[in-house]
Amino acid sequence: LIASSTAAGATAQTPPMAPDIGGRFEAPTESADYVKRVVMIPMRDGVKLYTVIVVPKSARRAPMLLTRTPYNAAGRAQRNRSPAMLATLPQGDETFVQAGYIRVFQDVRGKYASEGDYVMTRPLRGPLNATKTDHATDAWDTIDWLVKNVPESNGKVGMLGSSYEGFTVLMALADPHPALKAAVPMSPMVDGWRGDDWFHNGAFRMPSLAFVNAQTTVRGRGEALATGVYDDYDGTLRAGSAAGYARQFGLDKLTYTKKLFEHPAYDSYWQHQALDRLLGARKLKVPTMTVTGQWDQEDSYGAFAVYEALEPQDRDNNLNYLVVGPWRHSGVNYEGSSLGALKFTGDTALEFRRDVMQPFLDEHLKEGAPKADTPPVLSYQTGTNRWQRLQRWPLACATGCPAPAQAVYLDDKFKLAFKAPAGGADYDEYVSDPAKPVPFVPRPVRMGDPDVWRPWLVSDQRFVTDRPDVLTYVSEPLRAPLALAGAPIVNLFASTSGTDADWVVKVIDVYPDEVPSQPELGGYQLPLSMDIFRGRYRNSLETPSAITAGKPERYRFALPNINHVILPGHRLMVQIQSSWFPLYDRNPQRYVPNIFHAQPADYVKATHRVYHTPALQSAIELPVVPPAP
Ligand code: PG9
Repeated sequence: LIASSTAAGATAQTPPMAPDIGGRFEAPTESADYVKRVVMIPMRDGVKLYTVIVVPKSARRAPMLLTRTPYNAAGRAQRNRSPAMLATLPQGDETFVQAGYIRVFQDVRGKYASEGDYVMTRPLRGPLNATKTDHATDAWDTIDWLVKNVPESNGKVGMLGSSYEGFTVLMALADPHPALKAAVPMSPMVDGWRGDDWFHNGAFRMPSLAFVNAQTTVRGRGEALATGVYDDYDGTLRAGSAAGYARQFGLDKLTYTKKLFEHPAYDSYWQHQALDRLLGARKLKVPTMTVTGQWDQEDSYGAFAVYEALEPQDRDNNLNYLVVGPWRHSGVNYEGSSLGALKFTGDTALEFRRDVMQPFLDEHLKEGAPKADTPPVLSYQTGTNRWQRLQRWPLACATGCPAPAQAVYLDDKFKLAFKAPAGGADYDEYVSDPAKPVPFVPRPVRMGDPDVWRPWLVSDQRFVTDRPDVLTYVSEPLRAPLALAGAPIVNLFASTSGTDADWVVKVIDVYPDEVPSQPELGGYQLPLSMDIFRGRYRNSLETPSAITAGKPERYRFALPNINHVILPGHRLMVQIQSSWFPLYDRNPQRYVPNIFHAQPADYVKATHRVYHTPALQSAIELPVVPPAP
């Protein structure tokens, strides 16, 4: 029992039955080097947004960095419970803490402790949003409040964040507050249909459904799906179509699932949300450093698309910057010395944050800071493993780049050659069976396991190379380095005995049989760039059409950007297959109006042929650049 003194000096005892959980408890904060303020910031329509402001106790005329998140502002502002701001904020924020910044996290409207309705990746005011608010106005109103109400600040605000948080950074650029002086969108979600979270070239990404569940069943974080299976390959296959899978968990009742299922094609719903288009049509006023990873397994499209859309406005090379590291999705904010089996020269993510991003932010946000020596493009070249300071991106492409693209042709006997095919067999074929789709990682497939998901884009492809439904073309060992800097373009001539088909194409660096310094890389098949294309969109992304059975047709699409050198002794490989399961929903291979609702009888085996004749030259146009000395 704890004794306490009364005014008269007698000792009063705490009654044994005094409730042990009482009123509000607050731990003393004197020893902390920061103060945390929680405020509800009013938006122009009266909705209040929950905002955590972390201020170093030493702050005087300090800049502010704002992240607007659907992932719990309170949690984002508390990596650890600690009296030290460095330990309290996320790993990626350490350089900001060391530089004395004020850090602000805010729940977007409708999520966690913010008021208002939640709309997934809420579209900008316009054809899809007739209200008076969006992420641009919410960012504007928040920044306006911050500069007037945080006395320790110098009135300058930067915004940064990754993925969804990168999307909210880009949204703020649509109509930026004058106090917004710098923006760092990282791995941003830009176009959910072309190549970011929901679809890639029309093929639907099944994990989207679990995300919609977590994101929209409650204001906070929804429960994980109770799948009842260890191997998601089995569970997803059994459910049939994506709609069948959604129905199993009640997800078909969720509004955003309905929106997804109602818009399988690249219609106005997606086009009006494509942030590269929207921002490209507005004036860029804020210095913007767009950051991404070469192996971004969630948003491989957006960063490059935004950079490209904004670049025509940046004649003086002082507004629009691009950074590409050897990272996974959002990897820039964590430890960056390796990815899967790949090892780099030190913590590349920290190097970038400390040596490039911090000086860039300081230049624009801190009073009296020197001009940063920021290159227009900073890119880590893998293979050689070194940072490159570049004037532009890409360095090679079909037209308008310093170097022209160079085609590598699929050839007879599964060869890959830099000259067009001259003879031999006209095509190679395989049976694509939707009942036995090709897995995207070795089974058992654990979709929720971060150790599987995060590095999967660099996983050794040998686990599928010998499957009869995967075509593998390979070059001779290279005698000179082959440097690639840009987006490979697939130019595939193929047919199906069905009336619809998916085409997965992979560009792979095959390591020599022996790699003495890292033996487990002997013979490794490292994917450099790979993606999927849903055949029905070959003539129009907006209006799908059935494929004529047996007729060779052209499938042309871009793969994700790479900056990599395939070293001498390595071989170049291209793989082609027609499913990537259960990451992507299966194409039934019989044309149906909406694949989401395909019925069991629609899923049919089909024979797929890939042509390599003088008239039908299947090739990958590679962004080949002269290797740097
Ligand atoms: N890639 C995630 C996401 C962004 C936007 C919409 C849906 C998902 C993310 O990591 O935030």
